[in-house]
Amino acid sequence: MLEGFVPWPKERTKQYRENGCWEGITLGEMLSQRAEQFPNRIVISAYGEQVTYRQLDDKTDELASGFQQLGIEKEDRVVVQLPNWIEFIETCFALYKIGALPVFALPSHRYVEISYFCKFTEAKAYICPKFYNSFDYETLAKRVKSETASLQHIILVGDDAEDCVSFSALYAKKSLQTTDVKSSDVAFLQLSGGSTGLSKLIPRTHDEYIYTLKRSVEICHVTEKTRFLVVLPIAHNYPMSSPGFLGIIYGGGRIILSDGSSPDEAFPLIEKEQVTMCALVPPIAIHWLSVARNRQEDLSSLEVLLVGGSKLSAEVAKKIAPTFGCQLQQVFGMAEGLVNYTRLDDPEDLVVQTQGRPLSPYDEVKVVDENDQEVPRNAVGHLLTRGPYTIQGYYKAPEHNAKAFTKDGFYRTGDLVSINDLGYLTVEGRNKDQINRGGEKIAAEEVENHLLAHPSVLDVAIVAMPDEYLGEKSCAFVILKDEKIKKRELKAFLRERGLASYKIPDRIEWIDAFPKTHLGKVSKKDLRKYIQEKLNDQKSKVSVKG
Ligand code: AMP
Ligand code: DBH
Repeated sequence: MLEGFVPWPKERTKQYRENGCWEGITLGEMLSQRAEQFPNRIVISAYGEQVTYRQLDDKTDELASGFQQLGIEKEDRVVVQLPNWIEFIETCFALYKIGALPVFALPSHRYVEISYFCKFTEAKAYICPKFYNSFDYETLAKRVKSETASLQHIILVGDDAEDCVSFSALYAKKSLQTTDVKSSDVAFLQLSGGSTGLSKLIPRTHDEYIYTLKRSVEICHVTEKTRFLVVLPIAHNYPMSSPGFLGIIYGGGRIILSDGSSPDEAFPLIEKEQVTMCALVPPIAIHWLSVARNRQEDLSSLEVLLVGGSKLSAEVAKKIAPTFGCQLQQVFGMAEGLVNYTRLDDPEDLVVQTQGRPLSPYDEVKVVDENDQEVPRNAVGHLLTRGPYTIQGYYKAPEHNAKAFTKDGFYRTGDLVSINDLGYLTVEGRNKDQINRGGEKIAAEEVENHLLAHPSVLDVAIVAMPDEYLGEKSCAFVILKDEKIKKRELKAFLRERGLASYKIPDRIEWIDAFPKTHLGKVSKKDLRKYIQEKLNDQKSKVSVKG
């Protein structure tokens, strides 16, 4: 078993097998089964290329064999940082087939994140583009490789470069050596948004992940007719599994890939490919709503738009069905496990007002107060959960796990929710030290630590501030030592350290001292109130002038 993985207790493992949640197949086997069932059906359509189920299964065998020839073996970790390309999907399955574990980085990650993933997981290989979206990944990769003892290979997609392996040269005609990959094995490491320090890594097994695919396919009505457009970063748990591109493969549908989420990219694809389903975060939904009526494209093939990742306001939710002529499905999920959906036959008020109910009848959800005592129905409290696909612990993080999980194995989600009489959850807030920037999660402490490294900074506290479009943005309150510096110098400092740009504070406020709680801790609640009032003041001044 993978070192650093916390398995489910024996009796629950037995239960989830007996009640049929865990089917006993691996993700690699799932693809091979589909290729047997419908060999000539198209599974991916992207960038002028079409790939059938049979071709995808064959190509991933070849790629898996190429990985083996590089010396990548079962349980080896491979950091994968690729855009929404066909090669991403091929890489996933090739690694699953040999039991090696992709570690899913996002294209926006930079030196800080990538070097941490490579070092912490002792990765053997790192797969990235040479250059993408004006960023030179090759240089980043070489720097990380020179500093990371375990890292043996940089594998570049798209281009060749000295001292790097070319991805396209890996498809080996030599037959794949069979590896004993079990459905109970960890399949990959997903990222959590994190709330303390660096983001935690989430080990997901084949068995439990395939169960989320199966249930998502049923709940989202995925069939062979489904054409699912991926516009969000494909390595994220949401476009991967809720129902995500993997759910589409489970259900025998077709995946369409888009490089980005702008209407200029996505709308022509919806028309051309007759897209029926797409998963969005609220800011993208808001943007699409604002432009839809003035666009020429025919979007009438759309049947379902999923929206999740951060809170969708009821006002925006109401407009989705009438504007796009399709159904809205809200989804509230987490890479740690639990996923909730509104159902496609739910009445409008549930779809608009709530974030849905758990995907599985075996999910256990509890809403508790500060003392872990359950609160009455409809009251707001902390959401705890355990079930057939919610992890029992983060990868190699025993100290953190002791706090993030209860003794009886419930995950403390850090979300404040209420549950109504029908069992539907509404997200009411959060008690984790995190900013949810339109679905992108930022751990305050991680960014605070980087700011503290600046010689002029004495202390810092980062909080969320409201934003009309993203829902939240980040605001850093900074106490300076004597010397004065400019706010843009601080931001440049973070960028130069190689921090992903979505983590750079949107706003910086100088402050002389922090407001404190009764216990003497920094009162982030007061800081949030302060910045909210300041923003309101500024807004009212603008509207008086206007
Ligand atoms: P992560 O643990 O990084 O995968 O992020 C999951 C978190 O995203 C959840 O715990 C929530 O805080 C937030 N989230 C996801 N979906 C929604 C949603 N539909 N509404 C509100 N918050 C959401
Ligand atoms: O935000 C998330 O992490 C998320 C949202 C919706 C998720 O992981 C998911 C669905 O599976």
